[in-house]
Amino acid sequence: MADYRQMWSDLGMDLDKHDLLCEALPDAFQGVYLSQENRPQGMDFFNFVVSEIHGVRPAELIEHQKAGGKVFGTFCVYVPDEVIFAAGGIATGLCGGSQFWVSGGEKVLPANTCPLIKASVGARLDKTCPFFRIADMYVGETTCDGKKKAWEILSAEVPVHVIDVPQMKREKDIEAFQGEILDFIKIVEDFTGNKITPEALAKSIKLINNKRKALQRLYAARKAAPVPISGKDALLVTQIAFYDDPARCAEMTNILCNELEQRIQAKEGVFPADALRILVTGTPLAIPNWKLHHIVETAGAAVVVEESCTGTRYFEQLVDESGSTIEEQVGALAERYMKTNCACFTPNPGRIDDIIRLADEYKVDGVIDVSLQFCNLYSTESYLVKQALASRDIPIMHIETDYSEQDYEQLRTRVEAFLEMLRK
Ligand code: BJ8
Repeated sequence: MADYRQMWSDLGMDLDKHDLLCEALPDAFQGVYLSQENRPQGMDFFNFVVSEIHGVRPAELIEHQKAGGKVFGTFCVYVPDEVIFAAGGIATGLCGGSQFWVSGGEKVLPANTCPLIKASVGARLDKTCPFFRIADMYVGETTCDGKKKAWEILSAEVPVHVIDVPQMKREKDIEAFQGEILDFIKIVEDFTGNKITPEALAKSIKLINNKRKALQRLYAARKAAPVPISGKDALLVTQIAFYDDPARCAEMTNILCNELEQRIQAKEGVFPADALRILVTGTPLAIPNWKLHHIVETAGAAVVVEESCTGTRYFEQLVDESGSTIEEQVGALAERYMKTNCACFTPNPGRIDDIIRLADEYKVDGVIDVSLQFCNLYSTESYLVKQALASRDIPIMHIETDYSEQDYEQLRTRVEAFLEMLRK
């Protein structure tokens, strides 16, 4: 990595602690990613992003700030990035996916909080992540109890705006969400000093849709057998999509897809054509959480699709681009965002329908339903998911895990037993 120490120091980071993180990442990435065979060349860009993960993009964000722009840190796929870009701001995902940050979060949060929240809070409080230092405002949401309280703690450090995501999807809830988006527009306009015009919003709707379309194309390629890209690599692309520049991300993903489509023509894959195909569903796998995919794929099965926020929930739905007034565009945004099926909604049959549909579309042999430890929403919903899949004879296993390596061997044993059962 190039030398970014001055930049990190200027951001008020704890350099000694941050060095420990920087030392660990290359080995982890080598072991999980670079050791894979026959990777698409189009992954080179994404490898580069990881190798410079706390350098290149943070430097771009700082340049944006020097030019008078604002940076907004987000934690959930219900936050409409379109609004932020329409005001000349930049949205960047902030979900923490490393065990490295968990202990920092545990200093202020109960131990029985999900690791994603603990890592996100720890990354900020321990001063070991430049993205958390750079963001001028955090945008939270009311999706789960742990997050709701975390925003209150974080608001002592950074301005926080919380979007009230409804808990149900009735007509009046969708209308309420439109109101939330209108409020958010006002907040973003005031914070950036830029008025959001229908023209600017139309442009940013297209920008974010184009990123979604590129990710849709990537996932479509994964329907092929043999599958032309590993689940680990596809997951990495989605993880990076949360904080990379959206236009560049779309461009690099489309370049990767050109190569994958050539591979499909040539029947070239990274697993044998008859390898087991796995759908992973559940809580998000924020970067650098690659544990489950690594276990599955080193056991010889391919993860071919993720029904999660680091998967199809992030990009499957597009925003209708035909609106020409703010009211029409906000209506289209609310419609689109309310089609996302997170377990924070009750009832949430759409997620189960999605899993069943995806299992069919991607011709999967089995489903792994993963919940981050202490995520009551997804752990509880797993009962309904299991029932629904069992009634359709789709094999499923439920896993609850965290970011640590402590359960690694136990998980590996369970996954191998599940794959063995699928092979019979
Ligand atoms: S839309 S999945 S990104 S809320 S895992 S913090 S729910 S206790 S991340 Fe999520 Fe938005 Fe839903 Fe997606 Fe809470 Fe559960 Fe932790 Fe979670």
